[in-house]
Amino acid sequence: KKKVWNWSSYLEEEQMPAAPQKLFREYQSFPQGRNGFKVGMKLEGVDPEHPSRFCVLTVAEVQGYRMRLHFDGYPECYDFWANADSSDIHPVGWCEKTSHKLLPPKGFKEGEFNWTSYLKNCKAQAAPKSLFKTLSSPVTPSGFRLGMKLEAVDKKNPSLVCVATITDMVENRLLIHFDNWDESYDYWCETSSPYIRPVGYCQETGTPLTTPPGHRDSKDFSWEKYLEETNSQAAPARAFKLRPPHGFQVNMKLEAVDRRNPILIR
Ligand code: MLY
Repeated sequence: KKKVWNWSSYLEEEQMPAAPQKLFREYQSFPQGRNGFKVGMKLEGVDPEHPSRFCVLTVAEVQGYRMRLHFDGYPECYDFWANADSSDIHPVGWCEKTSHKLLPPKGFKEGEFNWTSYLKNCKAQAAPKSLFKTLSSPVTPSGFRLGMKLEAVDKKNPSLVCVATITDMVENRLLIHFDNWDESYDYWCETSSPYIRPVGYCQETGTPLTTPPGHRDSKDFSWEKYLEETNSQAAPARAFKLRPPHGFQVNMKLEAVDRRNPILIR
């Protein structure tokens, strides 16, 4: 006879408690989590595989506080999940208002796309502005500007600190792009992110700096020359919220969790 699985007998067998309801936030409760987005609503948002691109998206599924977003005109395999309060999603018209390029649905030529007629043709609703997260405090000028250069950790290859440029800014977030690399390595971060450092950080700390591929001076890279050649500015050190020196030294011993084998502490 097939046994039917259920939580209460499982917990009893295992003699383990369920995590108490009160430890969860309201938005974590499923499926009751509050989320005003409805299937079929359209919006604009960042493509997680190419964070520099803003695309035309449709809500394909809602689960509690999360939703599955679909790229209009593209196969479902590119769908992705986002929280309702994600900073990567914006209401219809946001790109135009903020002078960002909007990638139209597949099949549209650039410049041919227009939200008003598109919504009409699809008989679809734009997701209401009130559903999107709004900043609780006004954006304070950070000292970072578009085009400024800095040193940044490549999150896909976290041992590398590389020559990078701020290629976009939205509210208090920066888009980090690696010079002479394709956009798939780009990422969005807060101005206080520990992944970004001012020009000169690597030299000061004796960390190797990964210079742009194809750059002729890879052996003796000089920021001063590079900034001049690329006619760009270094992001000012005061714009970074650098943490105080941590005091760790090479060869110091410590205890750490092995992330591939997280039960062991080595
Ligand atoms: N082994 C990888 C390393 C890519 C590093 C890219 N960073 C610096 C932006 C490769 O060659 O594809």
